[in-house]
Amino acid sequence: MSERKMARGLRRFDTVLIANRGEIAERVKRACLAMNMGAVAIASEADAAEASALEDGGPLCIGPATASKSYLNQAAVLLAARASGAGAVHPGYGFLSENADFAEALERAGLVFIGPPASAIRIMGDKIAAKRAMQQAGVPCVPGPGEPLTDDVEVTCRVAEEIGYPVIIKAAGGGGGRGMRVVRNSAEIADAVSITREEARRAFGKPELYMEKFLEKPRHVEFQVLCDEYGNAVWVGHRDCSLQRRHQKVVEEAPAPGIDAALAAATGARCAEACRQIGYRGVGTFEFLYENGAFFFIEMNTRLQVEHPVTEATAGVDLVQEQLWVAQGETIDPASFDRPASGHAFECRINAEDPETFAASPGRITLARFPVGTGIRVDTHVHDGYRVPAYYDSLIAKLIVHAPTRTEAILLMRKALAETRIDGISTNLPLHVKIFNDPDFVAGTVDIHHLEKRLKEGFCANA
Ligand code: MV4
Repeated sequence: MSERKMARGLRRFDTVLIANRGEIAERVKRACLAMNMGAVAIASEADAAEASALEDGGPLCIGPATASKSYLNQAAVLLAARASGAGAVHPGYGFLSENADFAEALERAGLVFIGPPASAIRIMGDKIAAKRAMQQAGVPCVPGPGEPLTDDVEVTCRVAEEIGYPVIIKAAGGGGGRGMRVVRNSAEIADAVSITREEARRAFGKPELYMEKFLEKPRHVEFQVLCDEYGNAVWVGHRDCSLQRRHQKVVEEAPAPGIDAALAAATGARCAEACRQIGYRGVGTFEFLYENGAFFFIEMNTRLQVEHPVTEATAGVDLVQEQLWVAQGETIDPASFDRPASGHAFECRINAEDPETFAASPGRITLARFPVGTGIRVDTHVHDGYRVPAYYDSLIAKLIVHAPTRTEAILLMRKALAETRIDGISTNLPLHVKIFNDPDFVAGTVDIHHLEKRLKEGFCANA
């Protein structure tokens, strides 16, 4: 990359409070230290017990193990930021990362939220508003109106007829697979609307629903964007995240295989233009369904994502450092991102869970061995003797490989998996070994239902 032009050369902050835990807290800390910034960690009581053995001083304890009383407690995180003297807060992913009120509260307290403006978080948090914004910006969307459904069943049936069955009813406050219902004929409409509306009211406090054409066998392909606050916006590659179980991604790769380069370039350019139109800043992800050679926007994520390393590997960018640069008020030079992806990358999410039943498997890791070598990256916070708490998600490590071609990356991942050893708890390592030996996965053609189909067939039985 060319020399970064220091537009301002001023630092808005010297120290970052990392409002998260686990591997992503380590990842953000590494970026801060690489850029000569201070990093302050926070921890719940469950995590602090682990950290204090390793770090002098250790993290600021912000509350009990229960996330709602610690990592989700805005007042506690804000207090920690103030007490630590940090000038900015990096939310990681999950927890407060897509909370517009939190972003606003930080700004009011004179702190920098390392993420997009609260207004952008708010638009994307409302899936109907997000879709309308994307339609206006020329981003291709799934067929269906960018407007809420009414309770008039006749009108709703007409909307469905226009789209053509099957359709899907989604909650505006949903996302990530929550609050959706497929409808295959007009007889099912009335119940589907009323049930989904009640679920939406209860789960999201927001009863608005919308309708889309239901795509039967799409792939999940997403585009990474990066923006500064002066209207420079670029897309930095796409990823395939089709391999998932119950809306939890298991393996991701970049670039998404078999996508026409001209179509990807046109779609990415639309994403970047949409960012300019809504005044976006920082990193973001446009989620698409990809079916029969076409892209259909579904949602935008306004945070750094778990799977960001596969894009870092193939685009040659450090997305967390870019987040920190633009939060400092630096500019992005679009020309320096205008190059093709290099090689192919995969990420395996290693979870502390039973490989067959998927039940969480917290407890003491007696031994943790990870592979090293060219093209291998491991993002983790665990080590020999680390106790996986039962309170949070089960992600304990991300194994990322990067090689010149997809075939070589598959070979490298098989070797890296074979060299990974985690004793003391159960992990999904056996599942990953199966996946990287699955002919359909190796062929690069699997849709969003593939893994669950394989699991039903007994893919991982006595793994
Ligand atoms: C869809 C769809 C088919 N058609 N929308 C699930 C998560 C949420 N982000 C959107 N989701 C879907 N929306 C239309 N119009 C299928 C899914 C879907 C899915 C999407 C991405 C990855 C995995 C998935 C698993 C089941 C359903």
